[in-house]
Amino acid sequence: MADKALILVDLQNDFCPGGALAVAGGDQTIAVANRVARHFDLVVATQDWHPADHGSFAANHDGAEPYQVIDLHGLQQVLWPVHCVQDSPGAAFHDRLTAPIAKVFAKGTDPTVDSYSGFWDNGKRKATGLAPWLREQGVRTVYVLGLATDYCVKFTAIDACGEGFATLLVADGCRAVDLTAGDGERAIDDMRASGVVVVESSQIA
Ligand code: VGL
Ligand code: ZN
Repeated sequence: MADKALILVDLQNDFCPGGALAVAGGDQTIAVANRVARHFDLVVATQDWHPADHGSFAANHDGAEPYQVIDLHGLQQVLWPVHCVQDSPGAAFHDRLTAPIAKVFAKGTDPTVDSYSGFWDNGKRKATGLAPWLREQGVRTVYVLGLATDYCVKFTAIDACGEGFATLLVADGCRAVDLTAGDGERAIDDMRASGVVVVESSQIA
């Protein structure tokens, strides 16, 4: 049994410099993850894991450009460059990530709906199984870090609160896409408003 768990969000090559959807400084989260993980008996990871025909890819919509917003089966969807395609090198975890991961939760596998949260798809129709799995391990508190602050980290942390876990965000272990300047800071405000406690990795004992 483990009272607390660390959730590593999407520490994948495509979100790091040189990747298909590179986040500035994304690779700087890896050392933080490795360091913080030493304080946990239980570490889990989410993995963005899209089929090539995924509806969040601009390339799969005639005439569309990345970062345009469309309606995808009833939900607002930012269109992204092709990224994290199942079994591609871009979908692999960063090779400096050494934290011992007990279980990986794949998300974004349904081509019809995106999944920013590690718990639910964006329509909250289908769960990944992360919440019941954590409960089975005895977890009541989760710490969250990873990529990207304004998308998958934000929705994973907010859903963790919604699932009843005490939730802490390790802020220096996250980086934002920042499509619009300030998105990362606004995401942190949104998380706080949902009950997430924001900490720095140096505060974790
Ligand atoms: C993410 C955009 C698209 C993320 C995943 O991990 O934050 N962002 N897919
Ligand atoms: Zn994605």
